[in-house]
Amino acid sequence: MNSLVRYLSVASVFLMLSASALYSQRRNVNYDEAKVPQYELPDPLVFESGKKVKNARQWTSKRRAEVVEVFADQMFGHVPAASEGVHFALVSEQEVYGGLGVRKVVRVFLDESDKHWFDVLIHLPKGVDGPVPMFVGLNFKSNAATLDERAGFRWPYEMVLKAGMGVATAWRDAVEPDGKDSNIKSETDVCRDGGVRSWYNEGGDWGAISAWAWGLSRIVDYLETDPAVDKDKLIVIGHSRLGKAALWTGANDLRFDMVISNDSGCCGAAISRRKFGETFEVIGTSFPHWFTREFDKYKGKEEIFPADQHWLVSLVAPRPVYVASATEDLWADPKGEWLSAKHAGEVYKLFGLSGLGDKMPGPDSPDRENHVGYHLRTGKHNIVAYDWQQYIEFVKTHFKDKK
Ligand code: GTR
Repeated sequence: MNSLVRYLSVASVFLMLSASALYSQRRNVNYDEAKVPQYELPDPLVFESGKKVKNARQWTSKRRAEVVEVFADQMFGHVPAASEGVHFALVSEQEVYGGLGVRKVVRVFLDESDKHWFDVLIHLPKGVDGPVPMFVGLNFKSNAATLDERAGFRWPYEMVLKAGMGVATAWRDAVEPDGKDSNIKSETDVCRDGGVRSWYNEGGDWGAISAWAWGLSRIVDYLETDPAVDKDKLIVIGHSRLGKAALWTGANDLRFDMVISNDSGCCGAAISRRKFGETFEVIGTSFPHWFTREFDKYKGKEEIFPADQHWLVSLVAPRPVYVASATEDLWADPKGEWLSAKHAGEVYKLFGLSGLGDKMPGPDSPDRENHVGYHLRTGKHNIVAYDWQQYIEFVKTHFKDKK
């Protein structure tokens, strides 16, 4: 008994210490524009050899891969190729929203066995001409939770179906649990032992963000077989940590034709060297499992990271990319998110495409006519109907004449 009491008091002191460490880390966070350090952004258009990238061909054939390697080696870890024997089964199918669309659940088996799988919840509009553009993204709580009315604003299926587009989503934790513990369960989706990193690890050092990217690519493996889906209009979308995953997925999987980052912040769209809001120190301490172990050495040293996040955004080029922020989401550094979207425009220019205007737009005034889109929504860290409306418009603009 005595030892139990001692154990409990040691454990509670430990918990208090780590909570207060986290609190003071958050307290020391800079939200003052005047305190943003002087910094110099690394140029994505310079080869490792030091030579300048002169045209789109050089970017596509060589420089792009160098940039992907920087993030794979130093931040997220490598995303392995598909496992062998991926196959699919239709679990259920029903008409929804008074015949506006079809809802189906497709089980993606991750190898030739029937042991490892996750379910994808798919909504497709009915009565439309030909295959449709698809949003593809992971969700935080479970597929069933996206249907919950209270959460409905995050996944406004009806609105997307009305726009003649579809949505495919899978639960993040069914692909890879978001924590050091496995065996996380939600009411409806069971996350079995471990996740894809433990099943297909092969000695690799990849973080959970890479595992989520891997899962998103397996969803595309299925979508490519579905005749209702336009394979040339696939959009990867994600909010917050899943926004970081969306950017990284788009960087790795060129089958995605557009990338949308909603409030992705640190290690997503935000410029790290600004050290505004969340920093490498905080993110690397709170969420070490998101990253490769190499990332540890950059804690507190954003300025020696070989890239900055505008490189990640520019990996989407020449495909359209959209970055969004929210006025009250200072933790994710709206200005830093806008800046990296703005600077990514340099790479789009190589392709003869335009990026963002010179001035950061004010609240609720989207800049979405060109190949790089951005908006600053009034409100908190979240993804809501307003955000989706902008994304739908962006899709309409860019996929209008796309074959
Ligand atoms: C926060 C984290 C952010 C962001 C967010 C989320 O706690 O610091 O980087 O990813 O979680 O995913 O909601």
